[in-house]
Amino acid sequence: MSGKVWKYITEKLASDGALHFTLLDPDPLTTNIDEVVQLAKISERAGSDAIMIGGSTIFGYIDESVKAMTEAVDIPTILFPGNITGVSAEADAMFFMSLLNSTNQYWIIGAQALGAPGIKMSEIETISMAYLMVAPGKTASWVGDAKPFPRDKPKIPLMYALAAELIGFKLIYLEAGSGADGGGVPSEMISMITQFSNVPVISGGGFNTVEDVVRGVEAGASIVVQGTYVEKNALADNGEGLKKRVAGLKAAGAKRV
Ligand code: 1GP
Repeated sequence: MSGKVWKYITEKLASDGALHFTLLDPDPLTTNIDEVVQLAKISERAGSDAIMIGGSTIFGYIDESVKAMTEAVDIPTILFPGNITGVSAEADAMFFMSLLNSTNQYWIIGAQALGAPGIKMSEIETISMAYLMVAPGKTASWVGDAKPFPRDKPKIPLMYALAAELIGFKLIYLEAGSGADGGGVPSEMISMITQFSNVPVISGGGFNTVEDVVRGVEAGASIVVQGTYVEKNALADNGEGLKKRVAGLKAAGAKRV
């Protein structure tokens, strides 16, 4: 499948102004396949535009859960691999990412090189994405040997984002780390990058409330990702809270169309 998910993303961005992605981590230590499948279905019903699948710490093989989620929903499933262990041919696409502000070349190009032959042979659609770590960065920052950007210094990630654009990445991901406090990546950081770069910004890490999500879009993010909020609440309230967050995001996005 070549380019289908990227086409979906760009066309939906043009019509809606902003997209909501749900991040699910099929980690058998904390969840099971039935639960992640259920969460994927609830997220689709709540209006989320895609399911991202991944995590920084991988316990076990992910093929079975990726396959089950992909079969369960009509929205795209997109791998968000934390390492070569997060690769599967069972998703609709994968973010082919480089952690540009890592201090360790393994996370910039080493893992990518190790994964590339199998990924190329599997013919899964890849979407190149510059992964930029913002403080606190949490587990992803620790695992990825990152030097996370200070939250009050937007010019530093701006330089990285412009370099990412010139290299040719299709997306720029501003990541504060799963479960981060602070309501997501600071608005000044998102707006400074989106003011100077045309590459769509996707942002996650601590966006929990309706206000957080709306603020991310108003600052200029094209895609806001929610993981922890969905994992903690969507089963209990059958996606009602998520529905409100997606509605807030879409209302903010509509103002940009
Ligand atoms: C983590 O950005 C994602 O990689 C999502 O973060 O779990 O805090 O929503 P949350």
